[in-house]
Amino acid sequence: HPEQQYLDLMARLLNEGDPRGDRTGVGTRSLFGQVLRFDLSRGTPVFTTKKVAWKHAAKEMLWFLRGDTNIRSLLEGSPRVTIWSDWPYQRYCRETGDSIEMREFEERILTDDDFAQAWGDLGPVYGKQWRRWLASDGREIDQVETALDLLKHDPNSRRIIVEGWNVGELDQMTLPPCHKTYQFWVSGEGRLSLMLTQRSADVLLGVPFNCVGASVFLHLMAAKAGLDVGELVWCGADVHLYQNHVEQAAIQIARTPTPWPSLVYSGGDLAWEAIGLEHFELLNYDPAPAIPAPVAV
Ligand code: UFP
Repeated sequence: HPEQQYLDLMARLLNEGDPRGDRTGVGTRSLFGQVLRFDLSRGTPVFTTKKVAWKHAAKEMLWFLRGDTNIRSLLEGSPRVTIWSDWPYQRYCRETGDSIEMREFEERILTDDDFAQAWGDLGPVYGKQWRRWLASDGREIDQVETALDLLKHDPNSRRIIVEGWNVGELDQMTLPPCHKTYQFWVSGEGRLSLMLTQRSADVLLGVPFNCVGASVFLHLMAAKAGLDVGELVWCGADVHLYQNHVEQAAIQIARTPTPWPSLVYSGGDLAWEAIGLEHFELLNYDPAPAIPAPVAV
C-alpha cells in the first residue's frame, strides 16, 4: 500500500530523527530531505490511517488558486476553515487593544465588509504570489495561468513552476510559505505529474493536509490542460515530528491502511473563481478515526 511510505517515514523520524530545537519551542525529531511518491491514477493520497479533513484542505487550495489572501471566504460556507484565523485575530487584538473572542472576530470578518478588508488580509501569501507576483518592472505575473499555458502549448518545458518563495516580500507575509514550489511535468503519454517541494513539514498534522492540496492542484491542472493524472512526488526538506506528537505517531504507525479513495473533479475548464467544493467528490474513503494532537504555533 502506498500509504506505507508515509508510515515508514514517521517510524524513521521516531527512531532516527535528529533531536532539534525549533522556532515554536516544542522541539522536534527531524530528517533533512525525504521523498514520497504517489501514482494518482491509482487513487488519491488522502491518508486512511487517520481521518483527514480533506474538504478543508481542498477549500484552502481553491482559495490559493483564486488568488485570494483574505480569510473571509475561508470562513464562508461549509466547512468553515479557521486554520488561518489566528494571525489576523492576534494582530487585531494587539493593534486595537480590543479583547473580543475569536468567534466574534470571525463573525465580524464575515458580516462587516470594512472590517474584513482592514483585518482579514494575510499579506502577500500564496494566493498573491501565485496569481499576481509583482515583478521589478511593475507587471503582475499570473504563475498559475502561465503554467497552464505551458502545459497546453509546450508540455516538454522544464520550466513549468509555481513558486511561493518571493524573497523580497517574505517579511510582509503572515507566514513564509511552507509548500513553496510546485513543478509540473508531462510524460510522453500525456500524463501530468507534479513535484511539490516543502521547506518545512510537520509530518503528523501538516503533510496529510499538504498531500490533499497538491492532489487537488494536480487534478485541476490536468483537467484544464486535457491531460491524465500521473504522479505526485512529495519532497520535504526539514521533515519533522514534534516531540508532543510522538504518542500519536506511534498509534498511527500501528494501524493498517485501507484502500485509497479516488478524488473526482467534475468542473472541467471552469474559471478558477467558479470552482467550489461542489465540483469534487471523494469516493470510497473509509479512514480510521482521527487522533487528536496539539498544533505547534
Ligand atoms: N506546516 C506544514 N505544512 C503547511 C504549513 C505549515 O507542515 O502547509 F503551513 C508546519 C511546518 C512547521 C510549521 O512545523 O508548520 C511552520 O514553522 P516554520 O515556519 O518555523 O517552518
